[in-house]
Amino acid sequence: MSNIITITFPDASTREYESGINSLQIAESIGPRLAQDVVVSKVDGELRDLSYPIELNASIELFTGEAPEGHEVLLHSTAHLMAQAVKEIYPKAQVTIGPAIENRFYYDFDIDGTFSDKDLLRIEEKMHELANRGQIVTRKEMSRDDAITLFKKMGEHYKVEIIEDIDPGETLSAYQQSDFIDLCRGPHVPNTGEIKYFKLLNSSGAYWRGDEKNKMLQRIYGTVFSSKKSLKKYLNFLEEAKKRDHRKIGRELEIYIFDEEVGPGLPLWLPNGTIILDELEDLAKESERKAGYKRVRTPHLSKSSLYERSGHLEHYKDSMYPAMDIDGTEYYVKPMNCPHHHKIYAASPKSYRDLPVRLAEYGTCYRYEKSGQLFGLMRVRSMQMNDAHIYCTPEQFKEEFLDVCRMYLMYFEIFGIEKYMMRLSLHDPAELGKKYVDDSDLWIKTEKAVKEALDDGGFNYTEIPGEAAFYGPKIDVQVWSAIGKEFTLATNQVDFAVPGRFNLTYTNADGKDETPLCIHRAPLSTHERFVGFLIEHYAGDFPLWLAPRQVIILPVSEKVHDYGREIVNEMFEKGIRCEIDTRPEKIGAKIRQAELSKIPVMAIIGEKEVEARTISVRRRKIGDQGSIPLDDFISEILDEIKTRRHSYRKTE
Ligand code: TSB
Ligand code: ZN
Repeated sequence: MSNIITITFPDASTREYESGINSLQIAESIGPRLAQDVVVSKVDGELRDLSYPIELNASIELFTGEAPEGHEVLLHSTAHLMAQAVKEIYPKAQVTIGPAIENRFYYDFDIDGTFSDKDLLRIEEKMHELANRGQIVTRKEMSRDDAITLFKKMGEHYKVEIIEDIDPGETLSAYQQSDFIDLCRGPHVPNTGEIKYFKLLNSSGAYWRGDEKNKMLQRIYGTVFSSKKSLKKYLNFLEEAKKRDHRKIGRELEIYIFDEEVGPGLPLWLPNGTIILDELEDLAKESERKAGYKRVRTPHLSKSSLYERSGHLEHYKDSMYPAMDIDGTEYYVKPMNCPHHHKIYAASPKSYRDLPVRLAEYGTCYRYEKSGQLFGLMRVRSMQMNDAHIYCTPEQFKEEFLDVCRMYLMYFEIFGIEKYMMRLSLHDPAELGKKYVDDSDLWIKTEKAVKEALDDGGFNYTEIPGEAAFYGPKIDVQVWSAIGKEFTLATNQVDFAVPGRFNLTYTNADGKDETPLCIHRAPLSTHERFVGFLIEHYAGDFPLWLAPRQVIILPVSEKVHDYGREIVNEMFEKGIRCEIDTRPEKIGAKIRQAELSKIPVMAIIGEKEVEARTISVRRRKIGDQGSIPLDDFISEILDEIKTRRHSYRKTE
C-alpha cells in the first residue's frame, strides 16, 4: 500500500498525494495549463526532471520555460536536440560538449569541414522534425565504467575522454531520446515536443577544451524560448546588438584593425582610434594631476628575477609570454606595471610625510590570453593599462581607496555609464599558497578594511569569493558588452603582500621603518577594453569631444569652397577636428555620407552663408539647427568640447 505524502508549495500551501507521484502529475492536478507549460521542478531545493518520483514529504517549485531555471533547462534540452539532428545528418560527427549560456546554447562537434548557413537551416529543419515527433526524454544512471563502455561502443571518443576524467566511484547520468544518448547531469524537458520556438544563430571554430594545441571543433550557437513572442524579442535584440558590436563599428569607422601577420589579440590603432585614445589619456592625465598623481615611464621588459620577487612567476605565469634569452639572462615582457613602479618607489628613501606616493603610467602590458578568449578590443594580448600604484600608510588607506572609487564614478558620469555592478572580489581560503599569497590573517584583515571603506563610502557591492588578485582583494566594476558578455571595466585593488617582498619602506613618525600598502587601480581599465566598451555604449556616436571626426563643412557649390577652406583653417587653428567635403556631389549625398561616417556636426554653406558670414548647422541625430554666425558657432563647439559634454544641448 502506498503512503500519503504532503507536498508544500512556495506560497506555503500544501496538498496531499500518494508517494511516488512526480512533478508533472502534480502540475496536472493543479491545472492543465500549468502542466503544459512547466518544464522542470525543484524538489527540496534540487532541480529535478518532471518524471522524478517523490517518495517522501517534500517542498516543490514548478518552473515554466519563462523562469530562469526553466529557461536553462529548455536551452540545454535544445542543445541535445541539435546534437541529435547533427548526428542524423552527419553520422560520422563526434559530439563533445553542449552547455547553456545566457539566453543561448551551443554544442561543439568534431566534423570534417565547417557548417555553412545552409547547413544550419537544414539542421534546424531536422530539429523541428525531431521535436514534433514528441520523443520521450528519459534519464539513465550508470557507473563510470558502464558509461565508458557505452560511449566507446557508440564511437564517441570525446565523451569517453570526459568520463575518464571523472572520479571512478561516481554514478553518472545520461539522457536518451529515441536512439540518441548524451552524457548529462540534467534535468531535461520530459518530451521533445516541449521545444518549439528555437533558432540556430551562427557557427564558428572552437578548440577542444579551449586549448589551441587541440583539434579545432565546429561550434553551433542557438537560442530557444517558451513563446514565439519571447523568441522574436530576443532575435530583435541580437539584431540591434550586432549593429552596436564594436568589432563591426571599429572597422566601419576605421578605429582599429587586427592583422594576420601581426598576430591575434594585438590591435593596430588607426588614426581615428588613436584620437580617441589620446582624448581618453588627456582626460585621465588631467584628473590624475589634480588628484596628486605623478607620471612615470618604464620599459616593456625585465629580467625574470623581478617577477620571481613580485610573485608573478609563482602565481601569474600562465598569463605571461614565455621567457626570452638575452645574453644568457632570462627576460619577460611585462604582464603588469607594478613591479617596475615598486622599483621607482624604492629609488629614494621615503618618510611618512612623503606618503601617499601615487605613480601613474599607461604602460603597455602583454598577456598570454587563450586564443578562444580573445574578443575584439575587449580581451586582447597587448594592452595599455590606465594604471597607477598608490603607496600609503594604513591610516591613509581608507581615504585613498575611496578617492579611487570616486574617480571612476566621476568618469562614469562623464561617459553616461549607468548600468554597472560593483563586485568585491575576495580570496578563496582553499587556494591559499596556490592562486593567492599564503597569509590568511592578512587576507581577512585587508578584506575587512576594504568592506569598511566601501560601507563608509555608501557604495553598494556584491561579494564574490575566489576572484581576488593574487596579492589582495579588489573592487571590480562589471559592465556588459552589446552581445551581453560581462567584463570588468574599472578595478581598485589592495596589495598587502608585494611591497614587503620589494622591501619598500617609509620611516614613521617615531623614526621606525614600516611597509606601505599599495593600491593598484585602473579606473579606465585598459584603453583597449575601454574604447571597445565606449564604441558599443555610444553605438559609434561619440560625444563631440571624443569623436575622431568632429565637424565637416558641406559646400553647396564649388563657388563657396574658399569660404569653406577658411572655416576649416580657423577651426584647425583652434584645435577642432574639421574637414571639408569638396566632392562634386549633391548636398543630399554629402549629408548622407557624413551621417554614415557618424560625424556629429555638419556645417552647410551656400552663397547666403558666405555673404552673412554664417553657417547652417545640422547635428547628427538631432537635425537642422538653423543659421548661426561663424564666430558663435566656433565658440559653441569649443565650449562643448572643453566641457566634455556627454550630449549636445543647445546653449541658451
Ligand atoms: C590595476 N596590477 C593591476 C593594475 O595596477 C592589474 O594589472 N590589474 S588587472 O590584472 O586586473 O588588470 C586591470 C584591468 O585591465 C582589468 O580590470 C581589466 O579591466 C583590464 N584587462 C585585463 N585583462 C585584459 C585583456 N586581456 N584585454 C583587455 N583588458 C584587460
Ligand atoms: Zn598593479
